[in-house]
Amino acid sequence: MIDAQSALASPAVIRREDYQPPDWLVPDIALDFDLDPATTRVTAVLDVVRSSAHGRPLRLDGDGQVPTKVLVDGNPHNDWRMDGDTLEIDLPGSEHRIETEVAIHPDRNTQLMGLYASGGNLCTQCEAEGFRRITFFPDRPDVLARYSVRMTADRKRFPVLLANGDPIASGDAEDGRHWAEWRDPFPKPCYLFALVAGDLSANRATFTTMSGREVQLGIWVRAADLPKTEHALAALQTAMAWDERVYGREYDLDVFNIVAVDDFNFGAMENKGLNIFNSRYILADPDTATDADYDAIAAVVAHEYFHNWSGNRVTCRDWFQLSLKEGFTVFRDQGFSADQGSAAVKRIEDVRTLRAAQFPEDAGPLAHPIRPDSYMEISNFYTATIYNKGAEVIRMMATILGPDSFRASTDLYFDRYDGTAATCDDFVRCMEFGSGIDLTQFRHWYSQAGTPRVSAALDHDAGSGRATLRLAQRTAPTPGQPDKEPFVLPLKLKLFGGETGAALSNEQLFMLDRPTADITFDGVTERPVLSINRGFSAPVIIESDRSSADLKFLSAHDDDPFARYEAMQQLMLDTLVAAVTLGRADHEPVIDAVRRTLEDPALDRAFAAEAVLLPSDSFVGDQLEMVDPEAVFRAREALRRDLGKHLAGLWRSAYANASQAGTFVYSPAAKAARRMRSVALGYIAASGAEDAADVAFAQFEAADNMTDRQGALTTLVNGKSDKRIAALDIFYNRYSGDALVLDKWFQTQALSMRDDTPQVVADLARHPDFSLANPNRARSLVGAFGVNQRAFHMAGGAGYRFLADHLIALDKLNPQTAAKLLPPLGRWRRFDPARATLMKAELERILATPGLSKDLFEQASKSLE
Ligand code: 0A1
Ligand code: ZN
Repeated sequence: MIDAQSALASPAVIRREDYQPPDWLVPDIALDFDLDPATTRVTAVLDVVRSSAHGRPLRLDGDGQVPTKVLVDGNPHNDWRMDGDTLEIDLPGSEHRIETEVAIHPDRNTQLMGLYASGGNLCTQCEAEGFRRITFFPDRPDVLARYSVRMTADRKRFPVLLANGDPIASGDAEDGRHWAEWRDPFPKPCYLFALVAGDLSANRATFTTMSGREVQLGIWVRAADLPKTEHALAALQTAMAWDERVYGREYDLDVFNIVAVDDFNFGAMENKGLNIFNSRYILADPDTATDADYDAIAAVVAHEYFHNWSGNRVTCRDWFQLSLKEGFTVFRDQGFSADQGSAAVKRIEDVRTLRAAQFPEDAGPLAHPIRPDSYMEISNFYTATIYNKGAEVIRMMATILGPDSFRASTDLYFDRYDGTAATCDDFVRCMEFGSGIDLTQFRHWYSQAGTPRVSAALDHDAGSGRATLRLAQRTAPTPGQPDKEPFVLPLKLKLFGGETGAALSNEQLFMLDRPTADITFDGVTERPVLSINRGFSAPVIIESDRSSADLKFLSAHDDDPFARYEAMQQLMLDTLVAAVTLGRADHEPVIDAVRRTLEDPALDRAFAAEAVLLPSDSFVGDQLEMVDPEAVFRAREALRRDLGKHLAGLWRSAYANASQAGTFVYSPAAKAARRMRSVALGYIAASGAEDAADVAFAQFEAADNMTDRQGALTTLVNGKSDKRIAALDIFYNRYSGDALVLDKWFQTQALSMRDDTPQVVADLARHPDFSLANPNRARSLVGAFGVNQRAFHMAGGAGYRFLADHLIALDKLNPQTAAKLLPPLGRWRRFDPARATLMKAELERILATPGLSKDLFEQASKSLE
């Protein structure tokens, strides 16, 4: 609950070291919902069992309710008390049946946690602690129960009634109502509970599992959206087969349903047998979804499905273990996506996400280990660190173990912990048992925050033919962790001959587990060039003394595509950092390297399109002692302009070649062509070519798919031509009824590099289609603006004020979503004193707001520490 107190008294801190097993277990629960958007009555019958010989009362979590009825063993019971939100009952024996009744109000639930209304339907979100907003229960993931659910609702308004598990029975009730019963045979924590009541239609299919069982699949949406569910349904079937093949995991119920809702705080939720999705990760057709949307849909559908084993069958003991399910499941969905198209491009995208979202988190006031030690509000820990760095940690273990041992170890893990609530350490122990490898020191990845920096210097003595690579690691202090133990860093290395381009060594996996190490290579007869952290084998920052000539060389010759991309990125970064810090830079090496990449006929177009992109403004900013956003913007624009001008002919022909594709198909080759087309268009515009806006506008009008249309719109919205206004109007009118596409309309403008973006964004916040109540819409404007480094940090602090105003307003409706959007303000240490002062003042203003949620309190107070 939000109350006036929480801004005054700091919320309690929950600590990992305080974990105690539950006092009472609940093997079975029967729920009865009398559903209505205004008031829903929930009756819960819990079979409770004392877990050991203790004398403590039964404590059931709630959130803002008081029970309207309590029965113990069938008898009315008055001897209960509320301790804050917790219902406490003294019980004499070791086994009892407890019945409670509460009344809840879905249509007043703007937090979108618990049971809420979205687009006229009713749905639930219980992770992490939403179940207590539905009924009284021990709301912790290590209490696993078998659920029976009965729902009654108006048949007309809510013809479809879904819950976890398998449908058991259904029928008519009085007054135009009907009922349905569902039973889930698999014991689960309450965060995996779900129900949906609504006017929905299903796209149905079946999947036959590896042991020959037939599963009924359904994707439930508004009837009008059914044609947009084909891609998600196909992705689900592909993911189910992939998990059988790659991890030996078979689905376990007779039905698997997915429901899409428009109002959702995160991406999607893996409720047992009944996944609930943000509609942006389900709905797609060529006219409304980009290739990136299609890819994200497949990845999220797979992610939630994979949770059935990594999360549901084996769940988490407590919320400090969140990365046990999330890091592992992200790693699994990354593997799935890599297998669907270009694995190299997928790795590039994943590393880009890590650097954009996780590295800054690890370097800022909200840094935490992938297994945190404490929290005030667990919702604040659904972070890039838990998810994406967590996936990198699993990836490193997979690399160290090798594929066969890794698979044997995951088999062991699933087998040993099936039906239980496990810890990160249980997982690591299985990796050790399955492989015989000692991971004692590796465990620092679970306890220490911060991104390690590895310096690499290569010496070569031509006389003796010996090359020496000197490596050193250090990790800067993070909040609460002044000193770090050395990490275990699996670094893939290779040497190339700087003159001949020949491989001078095989790729080797070197474990850097001390502060420093020297590696020698003999028989090195020519000047060696170092390829290091190939495939991004460790999530670290490499600092090497490689010259631009060496980086240019690697960008053309390295046989690891990721390393090749990385060399180009480093060359670009070095050039941009020199431009910002020295005021000048030689653009020639970058131009030359990009030219070679474009001209190399052997290169996959999808890869080439990614390789020629400059690092983002904010990634360049992250390399600097103190970020000067305008200087970064100018340096990057200047390099873009030079690349555009000097390679004008190549961009034109890349554009023309990529445009030859006929009508829309979603295939790797067609995707690559569309990507190259947008990238080339961007460079044509950056060159200042007179006809750039015409080319973009023509593409915008002729496009038969959203990728080309939005690519053109983005180019126009970043440019000076008035055609952008026409394009924005056409886009708006064409899609005015489609919320997901309108999100793109808001987002594209919020991300614009134009001078007037802060003003445009302020105006858009007053647009009739803007609303903070819908999380997608709030993120598309307020969230996107916060990560637009140039616009957000424009001198004067208007951007900071804008963000703080909207966070304060959003906190009243939806604290979780507000708290997620705060981190850009917490980066004040990285900016000049004038900006830092303005940013801190906004954080202080947020903190001084009466009735602040603990979500926003935790984020803002930690950001000021
Ligand atoms: N477990 C989900 C993420 C998720 C977390 C919290 C939510 O509450 C609003 C919703 C979803 C996943 O990893 O997909
Ligand atoms: Zn997940």
